[in-house]
Amino acid sequence: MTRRVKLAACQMGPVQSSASRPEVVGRLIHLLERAAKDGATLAVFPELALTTFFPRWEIDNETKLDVFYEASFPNAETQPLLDAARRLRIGFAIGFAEMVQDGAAKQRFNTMALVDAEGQVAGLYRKMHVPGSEMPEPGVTVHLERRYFAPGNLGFPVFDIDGLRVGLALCNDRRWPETYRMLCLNGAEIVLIGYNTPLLLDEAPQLAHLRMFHNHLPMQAGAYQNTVWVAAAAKAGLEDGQALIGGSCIIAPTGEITALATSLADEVVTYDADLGLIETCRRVNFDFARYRRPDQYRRICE
Ligand code: CDV
Repeated sequence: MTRRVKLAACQMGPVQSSASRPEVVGRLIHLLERAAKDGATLAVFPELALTTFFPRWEIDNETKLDVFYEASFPNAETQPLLDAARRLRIGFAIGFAEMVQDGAAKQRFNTMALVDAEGQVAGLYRKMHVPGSEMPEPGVTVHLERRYFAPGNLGFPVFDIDGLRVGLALCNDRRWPETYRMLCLNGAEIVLIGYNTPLLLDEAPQLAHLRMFHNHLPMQAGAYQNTVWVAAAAKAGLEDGQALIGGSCIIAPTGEITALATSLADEVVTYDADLGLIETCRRVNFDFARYRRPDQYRRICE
């Protein structure tokens, strides 16, 4: 019997710093309703979907910084989104800044939660590849994720939800082959990715015309080389003065983009994904169990 799932990539236009959480959650619910109306049962939202992409700023005041973080997920402000998932019978992944109180200390992570169609949190992923720096650097676009987030400490978990094996990744993770390889060795059939990617980088203006190519290239290669479905959602448009790329998409295990957002605003794209394609692509080229040689790779690398 063919196993299928209708996937939705829920792109968001900018989330300005002036937007309140209830306002943003309202937008997310609307996107989820559009996805469900189109028949989707699994959706992905962007990285840091609840706030502006605050690592573009140097923030010294801890009280001002804490405003961007969730001390628990869900909480009173985000619970309506999980209630909507249950009402609409649709699972989703969403990125947010997570704060964990560890005694007197605060641990901070760039996190994605996976919620099932019952509106229950199935698990968390914490971004492994945290880019940028702790302090602004001359000639480089300010990107202070390493000031505000510790690298993830949960590995690359894969969750069983609603009969699917789902892995998660956040923004810069999508550029690294390890992300897809680890998730797929852990059994992922679908990888859900959220991202915030500036259109222009001060350090490499000559690469500006390749921003979208370098967005899709690693995700298409990751999907193809690991025989997995990928759904990726951008936060796009002019957010607090910084232009973010869009290009949210759904990619098949063949490496083909099967659905693509065309705007820089709130937009939902969906695709009816045939999970049988994973096995087909594996038979054609990537029968891991038969052809991979991890014992030999190790000997060569060490
Ligand atoms: N949020 C990100 O991880 N952004 C990175 C870059 C631009 C620092 C990215 O790979 O898109």
